[in-house]
Amino acid sequence: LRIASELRYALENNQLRVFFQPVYSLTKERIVGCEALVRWLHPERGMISPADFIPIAEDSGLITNIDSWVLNTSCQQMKAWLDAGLDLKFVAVNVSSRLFSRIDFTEKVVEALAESQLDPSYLELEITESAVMDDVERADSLLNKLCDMNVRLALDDFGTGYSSLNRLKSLPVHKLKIDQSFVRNLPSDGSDAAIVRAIIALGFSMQLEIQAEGIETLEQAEFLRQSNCILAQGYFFGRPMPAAEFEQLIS
Ligand code: G
Ligand code: G
Ligand code: MN
Ligand code: NA
Repeated sequence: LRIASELRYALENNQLRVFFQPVYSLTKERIVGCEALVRWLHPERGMISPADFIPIAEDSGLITNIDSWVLNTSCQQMKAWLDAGLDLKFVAVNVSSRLFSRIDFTEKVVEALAESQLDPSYLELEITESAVMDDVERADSLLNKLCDMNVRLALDDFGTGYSSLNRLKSLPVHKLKIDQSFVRNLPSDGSDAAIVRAIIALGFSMQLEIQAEGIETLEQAEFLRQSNCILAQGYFFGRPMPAAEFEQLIS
C-alpha cells in the first residue's frame, strides 16, 4: 500500500520516465521504430524496473494512469522526432489489460493523438493475449475501431498466453511479437527454432508482420534473418534508453 501511494506521488511529481528501445529491420539493416518502456526514477532507490512496480500499479488500478501518461508522452516524442526529420515508422506503447478493458480506452487514444498531432499510423499499440481473450466480441469491435483510425496493433508476448489460432484467425492485428522465451536459446534449441520458424511462416501466410524480441547475440540475429524474420528487438540492437540517447543513435 505504501509503494502504491509512493507510485501515485511519483506519477504526479515527474519521477517516471519513458525509455525507448530500438526495433531493427533485418532487411533494411536500420532502426525503423521503437518500443516505449516506463521507468521509475526513485529519488532514493534509483532506477526501478517496471517489472517491480507494474504489478503493484495493476493491483491498485494506477496502471491505467501510468499507461495513459506513457501513451501521451510517447505520442508527443514521436511527433517531435518526425518533425525533426527522423526516419521512424512507429512508436509502440504497451497497453495493460486494465486499460484495454476500460470503457474510455479508445477515447484516451484519440485524445493522445489529438493532443500530440501525431498521425495515427505512427502509433502502435501492444495488446496482450489475455486482454483479447476476455470478451472476444468487445475486443474485436474495439480493435476494428482502432484499425479504422489507422492505429497499428501488435500482439505482445505471442505464444505465451491463452489465445488460440482460432482466435488469431479473426483478430484484427497487424503484428505478432515473438516472445523472448522462444528466442533466448536460439539457434541451438531445436524446438525453439521450429516454433520460431512456424510463427514466421504463419505471419507470412496471414499477412502479419513478425517481430522477434530479446535478441542478445549475433547468432540469434543471423538465425532470424535466415528464417526471413523482418523485425528484431533486443539488447543486441540496443537497450531501452532515454529519448536523447535514442535520437543520437539514429541520427
Ligand atoms: O522494460 P522492462 O524491461 O523491464 O519491462 C518489464 C515489464 O514491464 C514488461 O512486461 C513490459 O511489458 C512492462 N512494461 C514496461 N513499460 C510498460 C508500460 O508503459 N505499460 C505497461 N502496461 N507495461 C509496461
Ligand atoms: O512484456 P514486454 O515484451 O513489453 O517487455 C519487454 C521487456 O523485455 C522489457 O522489460 C525490456 O527491457 C526487456 N528486453 C528487451 N530486450 C531484451 C533482451 O534482449 N534481453 C532481455 N533479457 N530482456 C529484454
Ligand atoms: Mn511490449
Ligand atoms: Na513482449
